[in-house]
Amino acid sequence: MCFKPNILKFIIILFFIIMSCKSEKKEILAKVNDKKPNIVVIYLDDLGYGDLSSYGATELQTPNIDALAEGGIKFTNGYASSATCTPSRYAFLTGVYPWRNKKARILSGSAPLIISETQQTLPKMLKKQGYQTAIVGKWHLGLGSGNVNWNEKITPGPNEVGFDESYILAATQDRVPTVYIDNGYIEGLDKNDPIQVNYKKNFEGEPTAKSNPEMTTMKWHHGHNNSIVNGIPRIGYMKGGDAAKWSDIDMADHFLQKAQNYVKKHKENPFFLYYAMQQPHVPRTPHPRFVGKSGMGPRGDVILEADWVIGEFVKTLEKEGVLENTLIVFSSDNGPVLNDGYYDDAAEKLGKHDPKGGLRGGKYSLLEAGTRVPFITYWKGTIKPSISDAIVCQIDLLASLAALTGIEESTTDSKELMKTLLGKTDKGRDHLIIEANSKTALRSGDWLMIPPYKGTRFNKKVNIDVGILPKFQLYNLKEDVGQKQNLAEDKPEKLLEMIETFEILRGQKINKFKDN
Ligand code: NG6
Ligand code: CA
Repeated sequence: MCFKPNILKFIIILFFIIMSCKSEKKEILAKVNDKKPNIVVIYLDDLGYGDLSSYGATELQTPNIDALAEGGIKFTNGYASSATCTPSRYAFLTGVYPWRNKKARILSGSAPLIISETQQTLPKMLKKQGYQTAIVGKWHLGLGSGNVNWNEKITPGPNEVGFDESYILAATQDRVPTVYIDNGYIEGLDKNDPIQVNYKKNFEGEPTAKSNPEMTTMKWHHGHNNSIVNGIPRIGYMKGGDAAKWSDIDMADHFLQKAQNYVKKHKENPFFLYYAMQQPHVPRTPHPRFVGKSGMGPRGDVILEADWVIGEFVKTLEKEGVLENTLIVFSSDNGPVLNDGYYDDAAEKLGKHDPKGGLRGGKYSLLEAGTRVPFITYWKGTIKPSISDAIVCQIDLLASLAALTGIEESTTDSKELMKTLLGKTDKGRDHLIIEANSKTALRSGDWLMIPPYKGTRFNKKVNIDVGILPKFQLYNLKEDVGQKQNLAEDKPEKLLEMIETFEILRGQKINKFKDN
């Protein structure tokens, strides 16, 4: 066989490029091969980009989360995959974009599991790498396969998609069933008082917020007028299970204790803990210790409560001697909302606080405040403190943590960005598709493009601009992070380039979108 000299040169260069990539990969893994680090993902619910003092809040102080941001990497372009919970969590745990799964939408409390038992997941991948895996907190990815009997083992659920242990609330704090589920079984259930859940109709004779408003201590604004538990009207109907009902004001302490106990019990070998906290989602029910502490009403109070909880949890890691061998990732499932269905003074007492941190939109929105969220990586002694503007997304944790623990995961949507997450490079993603209410947009470099969509631009109930217009939107986020100026008409070439990239990534022509 004989090669022309320039072909030979090309092959030699290629060989060296491949070899240097391989040795870079080894470098990430070097430390890890000594001892696999524990991995803890602390995931808040509806916390906004501007809700932390480390992200610019001046009216609220969050010293414990700030300590992670200041001692780790504070990402300024960190994204959730979606502007609502279920799709974001789906992407985070599977590494698959939520718009590839039609079921990845806000689920009711009785919806079936939307992750297939045969699908790859982050905890499954880590289990294969020798990790013990657990979730404590909010699930909201469905349970069972339809018609769950809540009085028996509830399966499939987190334990069937990769978690060795699970201690969860099924959906959200505002949805029934309002009970904790411990490895598939409702905790504290009295067999003589079986529990029933229905999302279509009420159980005969059971009070609801509509029939018995005098029984409610928190008033509903929109939705949230079905069964009443602990004086709080919820979404969905529930009967029985009295002894098993959770205490809303104790929820933060309760999950904290579970998370602390998990660390104490599993610290000898590597563990992955997904700590899915419920704050500051509605109903906001701070423990009396925090009531009134923020001066902003319950929304501010539960943020302070969450910050305290995180401080206690980090102390536990330290006391148990594992802090320096634990990578902590902190983020939120979607952006902020003030009134999400209850009268709780969130808007009225907001004062100068801006949960959006200068971004536009909010929860449910394709505009930045919907998906750009606080995103922090912290690893005492390993990560050098810095601020990174790299584009990173929670969906990337699957491929990245695979690399950290020594394997290469072949994924389409999840990008391997471990060096970025460890602060070894400032280079993040080139492109990212974000989602809100099944509609998608493209972030690419400094630019964001939202295709034309039919639908209501402004969600009056929650008072949020959801970012939908019947024409193209194009924003330069570097110069205009508040998305005030739509440049779609002024920058036709950029728009065209964005459309092309979007269509390639979505695998669909823009005019074929059914919502168009
Ligand atoms: C909405 C609820 C809202 C919240 C949201 C889910 C109404 C009117 N609104 O349907 O209160 O529960 O679902 O939030 O019912 S998420 O953060 O879990 O996506
Ligand atoms: Ca949420």
